[in-house]
Amino acid sequence: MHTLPKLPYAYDALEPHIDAKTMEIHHTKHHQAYIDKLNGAIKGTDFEGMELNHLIRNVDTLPQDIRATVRNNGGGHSNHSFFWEIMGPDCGGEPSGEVGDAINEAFGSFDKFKEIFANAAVSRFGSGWAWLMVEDGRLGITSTPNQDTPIMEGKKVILGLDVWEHAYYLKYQNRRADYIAQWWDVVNWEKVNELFEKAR
Ligand code: MN3
Repeated sequence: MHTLPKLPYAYDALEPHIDAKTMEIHHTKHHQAYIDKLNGAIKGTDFEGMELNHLIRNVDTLPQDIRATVRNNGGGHSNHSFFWEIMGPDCGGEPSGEVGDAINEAFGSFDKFKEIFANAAVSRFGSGWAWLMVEDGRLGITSTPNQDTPIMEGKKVILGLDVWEHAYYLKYQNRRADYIAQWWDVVNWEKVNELFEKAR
């Protein structure tokens, strides 16, 4: 049975960029709901004990009657568990380490990378995510609808941004671009670098 991971910091730790109320509802209500629906779908099946990302990498091979539920809610569980980890207090700034070099190499500069990533996030119609991913050892930016993730296509994610309205509406209302601009100040680049080194 899948369970809600503990948030690695307090609900108010990402203030003022992401407010405590949003973090609490996002974690205890939205993330929990994905987990409950995922558990409900796989209970008593062969997939009950399967590791989460293994399950969603193989989502297209699941029985038809649970496929969509696992895609949406297993994806939701994976995406949110990941999202909490790549943010933190006293973070932001410029990426250092190998991922910093790789970003400069792939996109020209950190500013250019931020511009392309933010554009992917702001232009995702409706609900979804923007991603920095590693494919065949190379960095790429993409966005996905709903709770889909590049993991479902066999890629590895090292940074992700939730652009569902529930992630920002209390503080930013319709201003998704403002939320994205503020979010850079909570990105945990040390964690992203660690993920990059593993993913390459
Ligand atoms: Mn969310």
